[in-house]
Amino acid sequence: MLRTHCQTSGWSLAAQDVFNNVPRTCIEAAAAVAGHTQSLHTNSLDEALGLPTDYAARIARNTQLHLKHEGNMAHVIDPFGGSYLVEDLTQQLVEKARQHIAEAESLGGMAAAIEAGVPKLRIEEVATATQARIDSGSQTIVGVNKYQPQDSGDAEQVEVRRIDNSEVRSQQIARLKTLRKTRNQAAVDVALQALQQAAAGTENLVPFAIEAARQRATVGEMSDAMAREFGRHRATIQGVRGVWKQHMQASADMDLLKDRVDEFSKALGRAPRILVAKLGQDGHDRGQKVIASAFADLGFDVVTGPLFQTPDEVYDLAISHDVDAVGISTLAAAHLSQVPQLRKKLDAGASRHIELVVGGVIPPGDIPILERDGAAAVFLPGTKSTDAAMRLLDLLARRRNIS
Ligand code: B12
Repeated sequence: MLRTHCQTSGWSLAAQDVFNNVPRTCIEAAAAVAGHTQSLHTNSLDEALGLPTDYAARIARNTQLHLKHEGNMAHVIDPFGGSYLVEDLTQQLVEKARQHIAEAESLGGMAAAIEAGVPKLRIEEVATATQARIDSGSQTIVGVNKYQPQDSGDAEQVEVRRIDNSEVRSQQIARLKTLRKTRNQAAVDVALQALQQAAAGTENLVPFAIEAARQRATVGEMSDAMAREFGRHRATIQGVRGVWKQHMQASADMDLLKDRVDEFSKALGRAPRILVAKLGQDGHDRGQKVIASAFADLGFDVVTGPLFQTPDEVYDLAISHDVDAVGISTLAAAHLSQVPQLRKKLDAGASRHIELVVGGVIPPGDIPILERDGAAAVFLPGTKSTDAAMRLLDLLARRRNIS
């Protein structure tokens, strides 16, 4: 029997007016239960602020208890059985999925499609279009782009789970050292060698990986063993251009931004140039990509950095492209250590001031710390790209006396 697990969306949960996240999750969970899921994960109301607190996780768990015990939703197996609407929506989903599968097959299969960067590009296109609809208000997010609370300090009202990542890092390094000292290194080497040999052939790699794990090889060592045969995938960055603008509605903000970018270009002889970069082990690149797409469509000259860079690498990229600003997109809670490092490097090295701004999942309580350590502006989830562009132009213009 095909069993299904469902998780409610993390993307749909906002950093602003966070108690709206409870009904959002409840509606999504009810859809999953009505759709007959056998296993369910409900997200916490603090999803866009950090890892869940116990308080938020309890509400997420209780949402399931409500559906089961008070809504009695688990009593009926298939409440929408026979619904024409649901059948039609399912059919539309099947057709869209088939189009994507056909595209991948026409490129020579999924591995070849990934190599060509196509699945990633399709994801970025829809994410950019969605961002434009949110930016222009044609897609409503309650409490974010419409019906905002009077008091905008709402995010501060909930407790945010805080993790000292330098402490976690040193603990992990210590654990790794102990592991390496106490395991049978000869057995680890044999298992890794066998994994590498299997990767050179056509054998199923899973039993070899399990054996390596039993000998206490790390995930990094197993990956390296396979990478020696396969090499590593390097994603090519293909900017999505024109999609954001196509989905934006004409507005006074758009006109003003166009004038301001033109003004800047006239004064400097070129468009304002920004590097939108990712630091550290944070693999979340959607915010980076949508911001890069929106800024490019607004007339900025945008450089999009690769994933997993060190502050030194971001600095080198910024200098080699002679950018006016670096925008760091950070979602994995390493902002307090990495952003100040980059600011120091920029201050020590660049012959002129390079503006540094930061966006992503940042607990509001960390904003003053980031600002103290050199971030000129901080943009939380839910930021309108037009607002971010306006703010950045303010910062750049201030330094150059451009109106
Ligand atoms: C989608 C998502 C994923 C996707 C990422 C896909 C991808 N290619 O990006 C997947 C499923 C792969 C994923 C994986 C993981 N995730 Co995740 N993920 C999310 C989620 C739900 C949404 C992020 C997103 O795409 N938002 C949409 C974009 C458009 O918004 P955004 O990035 O915030 O950008 C906006 C603003 O922040 C701002 N902005 C952002 N950057 C910049 C830059 C500039 C220059 C400017 C001006 C503005 C700006 O403007 C943008 C437009 O408004 C968040 C929760 C959340 N709601 O934020 C968790 C979240 C970020 N993930 C989290 C975690 C823990 C993980 C995992 C570690 C889980 C795991 N144990 O494996 C892995 C890590 C993978 C890795 N290597 O990093 C945590 C991080 C916790 C923390 N910070 O303390 C979060 C916060 C969820 C949570 N509460 O637990 N994730």
